[in-house]
Amino acid sequence: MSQSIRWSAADAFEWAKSVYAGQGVDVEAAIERLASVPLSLHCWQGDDVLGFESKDAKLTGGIQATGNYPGRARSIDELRADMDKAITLIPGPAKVNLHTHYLDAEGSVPRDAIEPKHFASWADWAVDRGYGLDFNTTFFSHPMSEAGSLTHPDEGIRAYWIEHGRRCRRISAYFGERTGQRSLLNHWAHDGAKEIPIDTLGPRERLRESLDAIIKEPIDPALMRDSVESKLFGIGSEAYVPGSHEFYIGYALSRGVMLTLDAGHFHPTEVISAKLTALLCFLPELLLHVSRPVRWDSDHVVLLDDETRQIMLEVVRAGALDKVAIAMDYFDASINRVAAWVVGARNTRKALLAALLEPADRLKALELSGDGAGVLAARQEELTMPFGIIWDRFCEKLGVPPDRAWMDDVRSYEREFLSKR
Ligand code: RNT
Ligand code: ZN
Repeated sequence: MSQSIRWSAADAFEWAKSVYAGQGVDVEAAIERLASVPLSLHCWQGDDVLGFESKDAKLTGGIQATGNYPGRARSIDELRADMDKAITLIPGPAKVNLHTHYLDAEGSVPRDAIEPKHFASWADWAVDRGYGLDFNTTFFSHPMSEAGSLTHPDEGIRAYWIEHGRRCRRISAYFGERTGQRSLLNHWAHDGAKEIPIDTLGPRERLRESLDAIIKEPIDPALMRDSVESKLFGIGSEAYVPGSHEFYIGYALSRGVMLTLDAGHFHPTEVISAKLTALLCFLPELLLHVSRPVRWDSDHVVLLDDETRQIMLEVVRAGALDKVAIAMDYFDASINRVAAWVVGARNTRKALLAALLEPADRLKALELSGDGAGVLAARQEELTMPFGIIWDRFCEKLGVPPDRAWMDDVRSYEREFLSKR
């Protein structure tokens, strides 16, 4: 009869730690580093990107939240409660990422009239909970941008959206002030065309001009920073998007703003992990929208898949964790939305932990010595290292349930709250 071995979680952790130490990896240092990296959680997963601007809001701009699983957050209070719930199940410091149509205001406020006061209750909430706040200009889901926003040929329409952008920067700076953490303001404009236009230059020149007008006012970079997000295509803009990757690389480099890379915004076989170090040779800072495209920019829940892992490996191997801000961007309306947040955010953090647990210096030395087989073997064997034990320990250290222990919590939250909506 074989002897039964009884291991406590602490024993298992000590053993796992020694396995990593054997590879030259300091597990405690990795855990500490991971605990210092904020992850920006997108508010729009909770309500299918509809916001609170009007009761009959519709999502436009060539993006789609598919599914109609019950329990969508219908009010600011519900959305905050759902995010609070999700954040208790995601280890590590959280930022909350807002769009302008999540404002808290009596009556309707035109997008070119938004002010910090319309977001004061969000700031109060974030300060109370210790969350940082990120922000986004919101050009989509609005009657004035059906035929484009910053690139629109009509000067009046462009002026409306430029004013919107200027105000967003002040609100973002207000978030920075209130939370004591720098707020990142992401700019994504859905402008584009279904057919290849005759004039592809004009809209790009107008986009450059509009953005220049938006970022003109100097604001303390310790409070807020601008970042610009490119896209290959959207629904209804299949043939042409003025704000392409090439456009925004040029814009970010020449204007000194950040560049946002969304994992779903490129050709299906093109990956953002392959772009990071090339861009980091020239750009001081990047913003990631971690997402999962399935055949198109479908914004599925993030998996612990090869690309998510590769993104984090590239960031860590390059020693660029301080230069790359990590935000989530997906919206799945077909499953419990709180679970969708938690699964995707935990996977993002897990991928980062896996990267921090790689003996990168040792592998770099092997590679340099020409030992390609050694690198290959080590990389493959990394996959079956006792990674889960370290992850569970990280969760427990941060007061968050480990794997297999949080889903029941979401189920009871669903029974108690979501199912009654
Ligand atoms: C759209 C962009 C953008 C949005 C959010 C809602 O393709 O990815 O970032 O998803 O801002
Ligand atoms: Zn995005």
